[in-house]
Amino acid sequence: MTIAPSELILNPNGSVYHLHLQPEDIATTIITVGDPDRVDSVTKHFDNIRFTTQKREFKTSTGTYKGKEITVISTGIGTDNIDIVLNELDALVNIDLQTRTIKEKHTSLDIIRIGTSGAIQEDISIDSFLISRYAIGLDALLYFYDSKHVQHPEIQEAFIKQMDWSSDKSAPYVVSCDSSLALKFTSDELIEGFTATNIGFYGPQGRKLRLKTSDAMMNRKMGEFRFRESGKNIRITNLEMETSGIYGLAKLLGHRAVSLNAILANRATMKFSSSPTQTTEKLIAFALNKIVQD
Ligand code: R1P
Repeated sequence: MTIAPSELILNPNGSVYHLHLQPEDIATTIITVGDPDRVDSVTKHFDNIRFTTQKREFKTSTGTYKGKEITVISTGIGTDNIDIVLNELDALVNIDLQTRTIKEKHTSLDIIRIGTSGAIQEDISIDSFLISRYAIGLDALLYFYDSKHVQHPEIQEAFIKQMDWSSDKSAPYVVSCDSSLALKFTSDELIEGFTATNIGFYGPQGRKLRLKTSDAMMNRKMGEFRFRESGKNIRITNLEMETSGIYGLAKLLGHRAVSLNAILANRATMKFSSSPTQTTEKLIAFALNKIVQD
């Protein structure tokens, strides 16, 4: 079955619509960052860069780090952008763009998010690093896909109940990292966490400037949420805006994904890092070295 031009839009040069990439432009190991300027912060460590392009907030560079080919792409902010990035990256490897048909042989990508985030637990230090084992999406993206089989309904139900989650908001979905890829990043330097992904930076993350939020206790209740798993209580550790979409879509499309977070703020103690750039740079160096380790 061929995919119609309105569904898989290609540019006149044959590149995918938003990312402006051709299949040969990317590697199978992909680092995603939010900020387009962070792409260069990653690739400055590379041995060489063979390709760079930018369209809107999507800047892409491909090169090698210690001999391994890696693509770095900025996603901008939010899971709406993640929908575009993950689908178009997948199309580059799993759809024949000439015949507009799905390839028989599936190619799996390794997707590593290097992002920034705010902790909601007092004991998680600013400038620490966190790997998201689970993500809870409060953004609804995954509900637009046939996705129940990659969700963790038991955690979702406990969350709705304990949070007294209003049905005016979208239903949460819980997804997990790829545990085999996560193993690569095992380190004393990494806190294992449960990340909440939301659709905004202010109200949806409980920030009050001039507007009142609908639930003033949201972050506190989220911090107190517990789910019993294998005899242990798991808790939500941090807030950001992409991880649930990356985990959900990567699972559905057959790719491996992990999300690494530089904790720049602590929302419980209301403090912000005094060295956000250095902390993010340290996480980049950490991630690159783990990626090339056997
Ligand atoms: C908000 O300032 C942005 O920062 C975090 C959030 O997820 C959101 O994208 O991540 P990045 O620094 O990777 O963009």
